[in-house]
Amino acid sequence: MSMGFDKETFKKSVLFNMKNVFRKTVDEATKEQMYQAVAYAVKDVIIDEWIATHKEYEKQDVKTLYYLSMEFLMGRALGNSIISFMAQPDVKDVLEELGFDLNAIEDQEPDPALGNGGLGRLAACFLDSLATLGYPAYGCGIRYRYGMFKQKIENGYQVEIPDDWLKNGYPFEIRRAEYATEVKFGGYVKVVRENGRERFVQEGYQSVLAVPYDMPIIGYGNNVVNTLRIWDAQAINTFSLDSFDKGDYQKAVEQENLAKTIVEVLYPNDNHYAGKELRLKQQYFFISASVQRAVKKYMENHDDIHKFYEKNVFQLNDTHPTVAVPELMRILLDDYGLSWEEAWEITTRTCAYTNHTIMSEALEKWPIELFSRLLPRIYQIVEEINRRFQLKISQMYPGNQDKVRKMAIVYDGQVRMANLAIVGGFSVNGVARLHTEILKNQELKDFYEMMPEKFNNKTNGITQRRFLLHGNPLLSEWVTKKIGNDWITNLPHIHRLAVYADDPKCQQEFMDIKYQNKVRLARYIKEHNGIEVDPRSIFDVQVKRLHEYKRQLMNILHVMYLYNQLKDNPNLDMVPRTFIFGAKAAAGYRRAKLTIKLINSVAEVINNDRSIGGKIKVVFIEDYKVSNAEIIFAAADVSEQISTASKEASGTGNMKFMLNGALTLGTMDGANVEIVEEVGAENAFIFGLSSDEVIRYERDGGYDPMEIFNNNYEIRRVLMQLINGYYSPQDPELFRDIYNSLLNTMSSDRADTYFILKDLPSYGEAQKRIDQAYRDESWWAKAAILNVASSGKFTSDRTILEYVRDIWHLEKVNVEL
Ligand code: 26M
Repeated sequence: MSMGFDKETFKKSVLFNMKNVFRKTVDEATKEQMYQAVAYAVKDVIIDEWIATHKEYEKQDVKTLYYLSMEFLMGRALGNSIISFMAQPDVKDVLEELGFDLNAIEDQEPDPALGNGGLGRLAACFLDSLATLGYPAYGCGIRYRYGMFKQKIENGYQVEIPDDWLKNGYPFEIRRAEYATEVKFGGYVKVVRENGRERFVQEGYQSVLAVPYDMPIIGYGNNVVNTLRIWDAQAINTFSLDSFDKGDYQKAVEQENLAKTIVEVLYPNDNHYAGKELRLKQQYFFISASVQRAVKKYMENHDDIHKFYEKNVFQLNDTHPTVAVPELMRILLDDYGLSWEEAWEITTRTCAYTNHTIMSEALEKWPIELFSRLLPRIYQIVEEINRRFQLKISQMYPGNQDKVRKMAIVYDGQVRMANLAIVGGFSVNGVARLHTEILKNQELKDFYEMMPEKFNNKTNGITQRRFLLHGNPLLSEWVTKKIGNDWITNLPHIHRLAVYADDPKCQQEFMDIKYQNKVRLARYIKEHNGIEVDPRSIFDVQVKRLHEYKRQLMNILHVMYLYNQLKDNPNLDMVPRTFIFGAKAAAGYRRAKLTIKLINSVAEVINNDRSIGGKIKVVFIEDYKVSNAEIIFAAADVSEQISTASKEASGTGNMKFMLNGALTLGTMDGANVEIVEEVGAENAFIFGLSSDEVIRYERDGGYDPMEIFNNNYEIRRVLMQLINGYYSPQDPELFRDIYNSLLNTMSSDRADTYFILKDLPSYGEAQKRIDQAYRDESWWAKAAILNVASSGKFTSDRTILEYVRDIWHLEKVNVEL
């Protein structure tokens, strides 16, 4: 149907690439080689569209979005690409003719994981939607040598294994040496006078060469192929043998090392700032390269730098890329000789900032000493931005030092990146309605009062192409059979499914598909964990990064409670339940890692207790990542979205579950609020404190968990099991830290900072409602279908259209072949 795809040509291309790359015929090839040959054949299919897309952009002189992000959690490209040029059945046939299974071939691809979690995966969904909607956009990031670590579970503990995703080469990327750019670190700034004007030059610096690699981002069925550009670092000068200067030699070695270390590894932190110098180097490295390149590209086809913002917009994915503000200023001031006012006008009309968290430990604040040593010229510019901004505060709020203290960019020996991002751009957005309201009314209140026009909300979304069409082929087909395939590019149309929600035959079909997907996940679990699970049990799933505010601990405490009930009464009337967890903990996050150990210890005891008749199973899925996520969402009955209200900015897993017909068990947090609004509270299980209540408690210094401990026998029993060796007989003290975190005020934190014990009773009641509800299969099927039917709002296509309308102002482009 689309895009110059021809079955026979494709087959020839696979054979040709097999010969050319591996010197083999197909029947000698391994699966891995077959994957590579197919991937190269896919590249052959899209390469002309890729070229044509960029020709068209140039011809129409379009405005371009640069989505600046430290993370792009892309997931596998092969299957998604084949779907995008709508040739999946044909490719499947071709591979079968050659004696291979498409799924098995897709499984050979390393899962590119240049991101941690929500923020990185959002960037990937956005790129998919931008290409599918035909908007000119680049993703700009870092080509980490090692992505997110692979997780192994050994003796119940997380072990991190390096993710050597490039070891066999990555067939989809193209090195673009012609766009290599120098990036400078350190040294000092010299002022030179030049015809009466001051010029600033950086001297005595070290530098690296940034070399871009491009990956294609294929729009769905529209011939558009955009680009994800990720930067690699190379040493700039090789040793010059005739140089006997000891200083030069030393510097050459240092620069060689700098290049190697800078892109070595993705920091595996999620919602936590650690203040590492290398992290700031990474930030400036990819930003300087991206911004330099954007300006150069613009000046190749335009002569007036003053109008830069008319053709370019930079979206900052959290504060991580915020040095884009002073970097653009530097280029305009130092390289183009503009005045401060001119440069500031251009910069603030180009940059826009997205906030993804209100967790205070995630706020980036760099010590001046470090910042100015690494980026001396950038620091000067930041100081001047700060000086002028403080002046503005004083004019608006004369004599109000409090306002200066709260909003200053440089203060208390630190550079505050969020404040810089807010001041240096024209837009500030949160990622769900509730989150944006909390930003406006609490976290960023002073900024909102000073510049309300900048603030706006953009509720997150996800791509249905990956998370339904690719991840859940059975449900996709069913939906298409019922309502046509419009939903693939227009998700709100999926609401037409609602009329089938009451139809018993449709309910049965839906439940059959869910069952088959559960069988698929059960097989995965058996293969990867060696655990036998019953696909007729309720699949109750919590998959996301491990963090205290996400409260995996509350989930497992409830499992412990249920197990106690079952031990008291083996005949307890309950629907069998499989509790499924998947989560990576930041490598240095002790308590998170201990929580993984707790989950696995509980699993060990419960899964091996024959006396409970298999009514509960607990599974921790090793190495949760995009590729197994697709399988997990498709198989879920219950979606656990149980963060402490006000803490989860949006969540996006919640949307992926909903799209696949799982019912939400959640707090009124992040985008859960909007999910419930769409599907109706009667088709979800809502519990717990509201964000207002949490915020009120926090203001009043918390609550007293001891009161719950003393008055609630069941909770007390569960907590005692944390410290009496019930789940760790060989080391009864193992979980003491978790016990303490719930009951004891620790150095800086309140006891039970995340209101786990406070919400536990209401969580337990919601779980009981689920047990009751699941017994009525027809009710459950109806609610599940209504969840799918109501998921239309949560497509990233809608999110992107809103960004375009309110912030980016891009023009759609048609690409004809
Ligand atoms: C910071 C400093 C050093 C190293 C790493 C970081 C860092 C990395 C990732 C900090 C935060 C990071 O990600 C935060 C994140 O993923 N936030 C999530 O963003 C999603 C998309 O908007 C939301 O849906 C989630 O609610 C939010 O937690």
